[in-house]
Amino acid sequence: MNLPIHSVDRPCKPKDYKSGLKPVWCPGCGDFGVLNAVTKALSTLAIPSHEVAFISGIGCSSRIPAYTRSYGFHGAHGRALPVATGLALSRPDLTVLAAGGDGDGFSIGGNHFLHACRRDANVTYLVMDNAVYGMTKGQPSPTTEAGWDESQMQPDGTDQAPFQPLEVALAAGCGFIARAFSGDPNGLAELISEGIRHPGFAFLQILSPCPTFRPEQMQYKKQVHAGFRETANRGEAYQQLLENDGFTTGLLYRQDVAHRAAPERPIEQLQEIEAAFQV
Ligand SMILES: Cc1ncc(C[n+]2csc(CCOP(=O)(O)OP(=O)(O)O)c2C)c(N)n1
Ligand code: SF4
Repeated sequence: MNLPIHSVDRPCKPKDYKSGLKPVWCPGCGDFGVLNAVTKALSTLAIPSHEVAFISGIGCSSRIPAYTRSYGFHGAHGRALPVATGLALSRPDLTVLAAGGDGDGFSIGGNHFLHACRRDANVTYLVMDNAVYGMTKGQPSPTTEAGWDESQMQPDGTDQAPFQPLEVALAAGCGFIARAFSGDPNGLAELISEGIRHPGFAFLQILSPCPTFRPEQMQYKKQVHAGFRETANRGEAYQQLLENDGFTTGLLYRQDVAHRAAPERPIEQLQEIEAAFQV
């Protein structure tokens, strides 16, 4: 679809960053709140939509680029991060966002998640964590609690401890780690803005209810609470993770920005490299 490009001179409102396509998400799906927060963050930072590229894998949550007025790529299941990393490295002039679900990011895409944390390309990665496979109709995902027994696939539960995304990100060398809630689009928009400003890989775990397959998640509003204290000390961050209850939100860990700033490679230099590989 050819969309008119925003004038850089005109301030854009959050609604200007919506594509106009009607989301096919179920009523009450948490992903609506994430879409609102993303568009608010882009508007706050006044990034022209033609300078934004939104990359995703497969899943209900991975549909979000289609609803955002920006360049987008809806790729293969679990493969958002390699595409986003390559794009961020070759086009440092773009704001690169990547998004998907907990299945997409931590199961089939788990290997890419680990290496994106340590490669530290300038990508803001939003994982809409509903602790279930929504699109394929309710199987347990890596973040599902061991005893959840509503799935026909594992009627007695998985009997496995859930994956801990923030702890894994910290161990893998991620320089920006936060947890947010889709039911708080303003707080989430602020964290997304901070993630975009961070000059490296920024990871946000977003608790995003799936009312269809996990109706009990509609109680998240009562369970989430602000609580992380931002730190640049990994030990302190880890201690906070050991003490948190899985519903603590906020910016947990941010490495010193000056320390992270990656040297920018001018586009002309990339063109020279491309030319050298021409056959
Ligand atoms: C290679 C591959 N394996 C499996 C699938 C089937 N599949 C599609 S979406 C999905 C899981 C989606 O769950 P999640 O990433 O948690 O996102 P949600 O739908 O909950 O937002 C799976 C397993 C696929 N499309 N491609
Ligand atoms: S199945 Fe769940 S995750 Fe998918 S659109 Fe419906 S509520 Fe959202």
